[in-house]
Amino acid sequence: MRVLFVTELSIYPPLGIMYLSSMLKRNGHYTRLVNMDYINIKNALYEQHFDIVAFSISSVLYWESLRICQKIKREFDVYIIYGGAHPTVSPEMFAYDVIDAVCIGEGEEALLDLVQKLDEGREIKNILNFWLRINGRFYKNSVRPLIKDLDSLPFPDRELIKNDSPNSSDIQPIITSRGCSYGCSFCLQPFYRQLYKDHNCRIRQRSIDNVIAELKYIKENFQARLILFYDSTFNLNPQWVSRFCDRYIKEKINIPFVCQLRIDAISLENIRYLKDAGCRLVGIGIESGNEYVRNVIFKKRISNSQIGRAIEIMKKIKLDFYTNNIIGLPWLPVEYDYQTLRLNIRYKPSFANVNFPQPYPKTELFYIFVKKYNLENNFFMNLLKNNALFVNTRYLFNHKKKKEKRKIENLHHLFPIIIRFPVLLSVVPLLISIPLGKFYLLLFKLITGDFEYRLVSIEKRRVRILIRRLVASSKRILNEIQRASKIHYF
Ligand code: B12
Ligand code: SF4
Repeated sequence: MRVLFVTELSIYPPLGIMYLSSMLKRNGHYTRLVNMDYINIKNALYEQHFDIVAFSISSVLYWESLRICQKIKREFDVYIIYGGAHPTVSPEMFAYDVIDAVCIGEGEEALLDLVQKLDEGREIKNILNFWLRINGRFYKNSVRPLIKDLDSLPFPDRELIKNDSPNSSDIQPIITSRGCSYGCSFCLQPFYRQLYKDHNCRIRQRSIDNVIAELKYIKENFQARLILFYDSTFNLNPQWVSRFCDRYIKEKINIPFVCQLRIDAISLENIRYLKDAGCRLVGIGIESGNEYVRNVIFKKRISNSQIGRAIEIMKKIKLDFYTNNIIGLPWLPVEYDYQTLRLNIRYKPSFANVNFPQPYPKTELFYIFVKKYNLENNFFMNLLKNNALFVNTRYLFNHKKKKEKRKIENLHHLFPIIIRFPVLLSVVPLLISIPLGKFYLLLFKLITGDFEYRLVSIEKRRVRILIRRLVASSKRILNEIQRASKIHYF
């Protein structure tokens, strides 16, 4: 069969699709990947014959993908499959008559099963992991057990992203584990655990040999200048990390890398190993400077002293780090967010990512929002439909007084600037009450640029970075203006 994969392409390659693609190719099927854009998909479908169009989407891509899907279905006779984070939490989407099948959870075995059976013209209604529409009737199947031995999977298909992606192979992603044992309220991992509770869901870790073999393959075949570990938490198993770093050095992999660490699992020994192996930057989730918000609302289970200890270790070993922060819980006063700002100023990260809370469906945070504001369950779908959550916060902070709303939005835009120039801290209350939102937003975009440019900046290629950052910022601003103009409020 011939499968056309579709997702929003960026410099971060879609590892999930790459795994699915190698599984299909290994079994004799043909695959291609295009950006989630109607014209691209249409051109690909005119250029070559495809039996299946397979969308991989997160929640933010849902409505846009559906709009495109409706056009495609009108014009071409193709079978449409959805998979990824959003279909996993909202498989009800298959009620839309343009979607033929929705995959819940892990996709390698399930997709291959469906594709083989479609190819052979066999019955598909009982395929595990899939909700299907067959001749107007719906079939809902449960999930199959998770793949126990991740080493048994073929390496992700990197050829797939070689030509059709903005990535151009110099940033290569790799994942060493699947799953997480923690229960943060804004994350999907607790839901995945619930979804797979009948299948002894546990963290699955690849062997060091297998990961090293993949890294050697990358080194030999692609000119990677940076490896991105996609593991949500790279140091869930600290002994594995030390042994892995040791091998990374011995096998002379020699490619700088970036990973995300859990603060409470950071140790001097691990950070030393990471640094020696070539780790350039680590991401840590502080989320909030207030322990109540961090641990009671976000369920992070990390204390201020653990943060302090971990950062001291990174400073001692001179390993750069960035922080992930969430500000603006709509029912709390802005003073809580000042604490997050102060914590960042105190520890001086290389940069601070800052986001408004995003209550994705089926996360605990989502239910907190629904309960707090007596919202119906379709509240999130409406947010998505109207792009209201991610483009701006008009809806999220709807119930707030105009003045309060302005303060939190301004604080968000000024956050990275204040961290860079802490002298501004004393005038923050004044700065955030001035109605200069658009100007602050512009500053925010210019200062933060794209994450990639911050990553590149650790390579100290300053002039090139500056030019790329300016181009990227202008593109992003234009895109967002375009997206914002499509918003309809309800
Ligand atoms: C790395 C990562 C990123 C990277 C790269 C993403 C990419 N291009 O793949 C970057 C930094 C770009 C990113 C961005 C975002 N991310 Co992200 N990301 C992740 C992370 C940590 C790992 C993804 C991964 O590669 N996993 C490994 C692969 C093997 O698994 P997988 O991608 O899930 O794919 C499997 C299945 O889902 C399924 N599958 C996937 N697609 C398809 C398609 C078909 C047809 C089928 C049958 C099956 C199938 O089969 C695959 C193989 O088993 C996940 C958390 C996690 N642990 O999964 C969050 C996660 C996916 N991200 C999330 C979010 C929220 C975002 C952002 C919205 C953040 C933001 N505010 O900007 C953006 C959205 C970007 C976009 N345009 O969609 C959420 C999604 C929640 C939701 N309901 O949508 C997650 C789950 C984290 C969380 N909060 O819990 N992300
Ligand atoms: S945010 Fe990180 S630590 Fe928390 S549950 Fe998700 S993956 Fe695990």
